[in-house]
Amino acid sequence: MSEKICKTCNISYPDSAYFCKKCGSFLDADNYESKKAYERSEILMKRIVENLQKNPHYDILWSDVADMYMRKVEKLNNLLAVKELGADRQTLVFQKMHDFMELCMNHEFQIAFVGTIKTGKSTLINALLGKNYASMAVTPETAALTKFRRSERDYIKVTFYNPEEWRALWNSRTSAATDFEREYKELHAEEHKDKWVGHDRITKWVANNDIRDELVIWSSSKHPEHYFVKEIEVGISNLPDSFPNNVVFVDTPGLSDPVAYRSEITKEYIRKANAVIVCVDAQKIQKAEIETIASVFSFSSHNKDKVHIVATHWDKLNKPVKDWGDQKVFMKKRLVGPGFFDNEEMADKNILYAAAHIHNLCRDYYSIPDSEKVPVMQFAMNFYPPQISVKLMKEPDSMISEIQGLANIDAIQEAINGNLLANYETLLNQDIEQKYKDVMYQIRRHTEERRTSMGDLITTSMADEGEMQKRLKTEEANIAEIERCKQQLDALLKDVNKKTQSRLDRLMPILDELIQGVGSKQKANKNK
Ligand SMILES: Nc1nc2c(ncn2[C@@H]2O[C@H](COP(=O)(O)OP(=O)(O)OP(=O)(O)O)[C@@H](O)[C@H]2O)c(=O)[nH]1
Ligand SMILES: [Mg+2]
Repeated sequence: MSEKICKTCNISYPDSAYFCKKCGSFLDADNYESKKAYERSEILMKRIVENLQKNPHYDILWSDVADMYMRKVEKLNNLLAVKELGADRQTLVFQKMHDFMELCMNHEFQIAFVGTIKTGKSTLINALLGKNYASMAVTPETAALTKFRRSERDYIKVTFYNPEEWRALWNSRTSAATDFEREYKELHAEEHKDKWVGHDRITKWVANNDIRDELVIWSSSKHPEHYFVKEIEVGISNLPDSFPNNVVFVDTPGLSDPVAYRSEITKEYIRKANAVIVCVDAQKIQKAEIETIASVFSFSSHNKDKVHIVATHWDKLNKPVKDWGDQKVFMKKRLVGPGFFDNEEMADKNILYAAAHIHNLCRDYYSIPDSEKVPVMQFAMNFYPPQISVKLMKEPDSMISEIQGLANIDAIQEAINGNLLANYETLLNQDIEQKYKDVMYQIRRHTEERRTSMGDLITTSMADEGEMQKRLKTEEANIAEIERCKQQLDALLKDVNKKTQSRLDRLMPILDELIQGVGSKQKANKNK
């Protein structure tokens, strides 16, 4: 079998090879009729090989699967970043690759709490965090995405919209945004805009007891600053022991936010999150609520088990036990099947109820004023038969922990720790595999598009069309000459077209193979 030798590296290759995998030089220079086309293609190939070689790999220590996919995407990222391939880092494909690499490197388990406004997301988060950190109110409250995580010291980090994001947000107000606009005016927010839009991120170390007040300033709809806040991160030093280290809770603005840009951020977040807890008000689970749940499922289609539905305000049901029983039957009927839970067993396990407000009041029962204890008493009177209610009135303390138990927060904690976190690595790996597929799909689309435009680009520049047109113009008088030039031009175009297209057709599978090779080599090493 004949061989080819790279003159630069002195490496021999089989006859079928046409470029050196070490330096990118072409091995069959003589086969090229057009010198210019040859030179340009070789420069491109050298750049591709060079970019593939400078591959700063970040070792992903926590998972072999993540490490393997990360290597592949890093390679592809370097490959597509070749300037001559028309790389534009603003495009979706680069964004997707960036998100994917971030996911592999920062393996936090993010649990997003979503739902329409006022369904009790923040109240539930506070119940699980063991203290009222997130602000809750009767009016729309959580206006910025807020992340809670364990930390050595308590802190708050605030990120603001940049001018471009702010413009997009402002222009995305829907017709339902009249309240938003009125409040914006009433709070004189416009006067604060220049100060906060584009502001650097603020990091503040705060005392644990001050977190709530500090958070209100940035996240509550009563403060003008909140309009310009994109994201808040809260580090908490004294979370309950049950709260695992790598878990982040994400409180989101309602999915039905009248400012489309903000609900888009939440939707994007649902896509990114490793698990989603959808809060719906148990008192009104109807078509709109089922639709909210359906949209969450549509962003989490590859892993239904990561979705939990929590029916909040359970204590407000007329007959909590019976009514909830009926509601759950209704929900299971609607939420099992294509696009929803895979089977009834999964639905049964992942649909829960909660009375987080009652839980929090019982938790703080001995430190809150009597006036705030009223909802606990009301619930108890409604829930228990009259003789027990009488006992409760006489000695309430004896029953507080029992009532707190009824609020069912332990079951939700259990679902998070037992179901979601026990499968922590499996779920993350599933997520990574799914997102890897998505990244590959984007890359394929991107290269398909590039393939045509790259062919055009090379063809045009090779043929020196502009120069030809100029010549044609100056020789307008000589019809024969024009005809001859035109024929020459056509012939040249045809030749270059054929060459570049067939080169490109051969190039793509070889690049695929190169990239695949990295992955399989990696796999083989791991299996040793
Ligand atoms: N009785 C009762 N009230 C609740 C429950 N959960 C929340 N609430 C009340 O419902 C109101 C809204 O609760 P939030 O936790 O602020 O709701 P949210 O979904 O975070 O609201 P936004 O952030 O504005 O979308 C507050 O007044 C809570 O006290 C519950 O389980 N039972
Ligand atoms: Mg809230």
